[in-house]
Amino acid sequence: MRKNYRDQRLGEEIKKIISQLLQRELKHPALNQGIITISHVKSAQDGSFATVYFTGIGLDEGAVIDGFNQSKGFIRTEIGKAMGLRFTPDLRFKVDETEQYGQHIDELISRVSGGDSGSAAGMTAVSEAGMTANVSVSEIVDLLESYERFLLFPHVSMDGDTLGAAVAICLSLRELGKRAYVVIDEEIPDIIEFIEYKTTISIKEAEALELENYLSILPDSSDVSRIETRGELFSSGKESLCIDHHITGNPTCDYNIILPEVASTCEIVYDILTEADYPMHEEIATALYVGILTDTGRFQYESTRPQTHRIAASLMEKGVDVNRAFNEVYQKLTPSKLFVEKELLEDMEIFADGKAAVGFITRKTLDLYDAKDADTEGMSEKLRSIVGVEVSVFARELADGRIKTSMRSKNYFDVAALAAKYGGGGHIRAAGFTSEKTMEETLSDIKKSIEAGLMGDCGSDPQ
Ligand SMILES: [Mn+2]
Repeated sequence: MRKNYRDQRLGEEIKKIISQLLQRELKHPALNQGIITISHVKSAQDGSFATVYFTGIGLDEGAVIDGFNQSKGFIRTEIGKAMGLRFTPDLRFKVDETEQYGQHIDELISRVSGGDSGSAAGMTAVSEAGMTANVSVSEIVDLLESYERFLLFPHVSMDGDTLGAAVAICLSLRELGKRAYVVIDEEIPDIIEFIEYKTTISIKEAEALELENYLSILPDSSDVSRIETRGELFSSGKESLCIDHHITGNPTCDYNIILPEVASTCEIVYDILTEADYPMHEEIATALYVGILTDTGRFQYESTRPQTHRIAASLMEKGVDVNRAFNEVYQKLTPSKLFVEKELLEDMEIFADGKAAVGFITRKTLDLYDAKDADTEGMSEKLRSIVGVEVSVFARELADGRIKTSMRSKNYFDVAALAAKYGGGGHIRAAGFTSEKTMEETLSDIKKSIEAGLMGDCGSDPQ
C-alpha cells in the first residue's frame, strides 16, 4: 500500500511540475497552440517511467506529443531538480482518452466561453483579451470592497511583475485604511528592491497577525504551488484571488482573472485600481511601472501593446521617475560580471561563415573574479546579437563539473530541436541542455551539429 501511495504521489508531483512548465518555460510552438491540460500522470511500478496524459481543445495531438518529446530532456531535468531525484523516470506522453476526457473538455470549454468577458466600459484593453477570465474587473472590485484584510503572495523566483503587482495592490488598499501585507520567503532581487516600500513581511510575522477572514491574492501566477513555503498561509485565507497573464488550463483560486493577451500582470492591476477609483500615488505607480518595464523587456517584446504604452504614460503622469527606475533595474552591472564577460569575449569564436557564435566560462574564471553563476546571465543573447549571427551557444561549467549550455537563435534556426538531440529542450529561439562531457568535447560536438544544422535539418536560411 505504501508503495502505491508513493507512486501516486510521484504522479501528482510530476503533473504539477509539467503543468507549471506549460505555463512558463515550455514555449515550444506545439505546446502553445491551445490550452493543454495535464489530466493525470501514471507512474510505473518500478518508477522507470511515467505516462503523462493530456487533454485540450483544438489541439493537433500528434504535434503536441512531438513537442513534448522534443522538450522531454528539459522537462526531466526540471522534475529532477524540483523533486531532488537522483533518477528521473522516463516520460511518455499520451492523449487522455478515458471517460474523464469529455469532462475535462467540457470544463475547459465552459471556462473559455463562459467567462464574463464584458467588463465595464473603459476596460477595453483587458476585456478584449478577456476570454479566459472567469471574473470581470468590476467583480474583482466588488471582491476587494468586501474585505478588510489582505495577504499578497508574489510567486517564487520573484520578478518585477509579481512584486510590482503585489506592492501596488497592497499600498492602494492601505490608503483606504484596510490592512494588507505582501508575504515573502526569499530575498528580493537587488534590481527590484526599491519598489518594496515597506510592504513585505515574513511567514512568521504573517502568522503572528490577527488576520481573520482575509483574502489571499496571488499575482502573476495561477498555480498555488509557485508560492511554495507560503502555501499553508495562502490557503488559510477565507477566499483566494488570482490575477495573471500566463496561459493556463488550471486556475486554482476561488476567483481568477487570467488575461494571456496582456503583457504584464501590472497592467491588469492598473485596470482594477482604475476601475475601482482606488488611490494610485507615486509609489503605487512606480511599482506598476517596474512590473510593466521588466515584463515587456523595456517595451520591446512582441507582447507590448499600444495600451501598454498608454498605461505607462498614465503612470508617468502620476509621478514615476522613469530614469530612476531604469537606473535601479538596468544599471547594476557588477565589475565581476564585466570581467567574466571580458573572458567570454576573449575566447569567443565565430564560425559557420559568421552565422554562429560560441563562447564559454569555466569555474576557474568565475572563481578568479569572485563571480556567481547569475553573472553569466544574458551571455548567449550577447553572442546572438552579433551582426550576421543566426545561432549562438554559451556554455558554462556547473559547480558539479557538468556543462550547461544555452543556445539562442535569431530568425530561423530551431535550437529546441538541436537541444533535444542532446537530451535538452526549450523553445525554438531559446533552448539548452546539460552535458556530462568535458567543455572541449561539448563545444566540439555542438559546433559540428550547428554547422550541419545550418545546412539542413534544424532550419536553413530561407534566402
Ligand atoms: Mn508577469
